[in-house]
Amino acid sequence: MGLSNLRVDGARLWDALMEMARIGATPKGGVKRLALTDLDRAARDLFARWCADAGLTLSIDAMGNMFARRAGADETLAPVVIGSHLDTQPTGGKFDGALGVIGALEVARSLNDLNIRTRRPIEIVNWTNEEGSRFAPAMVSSAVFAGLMSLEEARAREDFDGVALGAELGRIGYAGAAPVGGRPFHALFELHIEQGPILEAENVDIGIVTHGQGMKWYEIAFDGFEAHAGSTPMARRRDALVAAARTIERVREIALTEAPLGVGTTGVIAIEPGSRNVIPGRAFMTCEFRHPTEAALARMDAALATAVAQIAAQEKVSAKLDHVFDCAPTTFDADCVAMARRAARSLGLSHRDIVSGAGHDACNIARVAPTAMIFCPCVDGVSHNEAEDIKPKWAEDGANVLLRAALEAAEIVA
Ligand code: HGY
Ligand code: MN
Ligand code: MN
Repeated sequence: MGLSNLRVDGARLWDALMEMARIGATPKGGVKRLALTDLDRAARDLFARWCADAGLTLSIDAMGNMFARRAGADETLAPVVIGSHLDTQPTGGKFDGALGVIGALEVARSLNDLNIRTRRPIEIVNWTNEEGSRFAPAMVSSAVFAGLMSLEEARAREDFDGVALGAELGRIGYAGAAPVGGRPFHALFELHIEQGPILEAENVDIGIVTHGQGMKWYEIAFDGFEAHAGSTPMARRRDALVAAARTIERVREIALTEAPLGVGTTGVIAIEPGSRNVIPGRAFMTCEFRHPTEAALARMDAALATAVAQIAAQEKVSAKLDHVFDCAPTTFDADCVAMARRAARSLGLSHRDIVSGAGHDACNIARVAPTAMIFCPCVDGVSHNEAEDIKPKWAEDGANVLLRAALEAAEIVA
């Protein structure tokens, strides 16, 4: 089998991406397909239909993770797994996650076209709730698969309306029977957009992801005292929103103390009662820190705890700081990284090593199986924004690298 024709069908890949992007399409050209909503169900149903058409055997586990299997010559061997996630952010794009799932489907379709048999089975995976937007934390289903979180704890996670993840899985019909994890992967490769500006700025075709930065997520509830905005002297106020506002500023300052790699974000803020002439009695916020090293993450964690305690005392409010998620920095498997590099080189694609700023399911799976990631550029590095965009060639290049890396790991037998 000559290497030269080991390529995907770029037009078919792009058509499938555009068809999937219609599920949850937003007026600004993005996608809103929150985990375990009816739109997620529709995306899953479409993916399942495409997998059946490609002759793949679908299994669904108790976290709703979908595994579509292409049989290998030796079915006793552990599979090579390729895939990503189909859920999106509320103002998400067409490609974050979907490129990895649809790109993996295109690999299977191309192997069928090329009539290639592999020694090892190949499985395409769609991980449930990667984004962690509706149900925190992020990457929760690959965390259960990797033994980093219990199934019970994950299924009990609730959205801001108090709806449990497990209940929603059942409601959309994707609470599978298969156990979550407890089975080996020979290797896992995840194709993903970079979600940053480096590859496009350097005009590089492919990112070979060697590491993923770590992250810590928090929830903070401030309790002050609701009072009249007009008749309460400033010195007698216990203003929960002022405490939250000062903390939001400190989150940014803490991240900047770990420049240039440290990042910190406040994503959610909610207050009660939310009346223009009542001093807010309650404020709820989320925040997160990320950095490639554990030491910096630990410093940011300690600085946040100190800041929250100081601000609460000064503003005479109580504060409850919960650490809801921890993802340690990830080092991807050297052999899988080398396979991705060889695949890019065999295609004549420019490539460079890169560290992932975003978290991915591959970061969890890397703790239990040889894992690597393949990045393609994205326009202006924009993601988690409806303007997220890539060029069709970038998708095709990424899927071709995924095809060849997966084939090296799964071994062609005919
Ligand atoms: O948060 C992340 O990095 C990913 O998008 N879930
Ligand atoms: Mn993603
Ligand atoms: Mn994302």
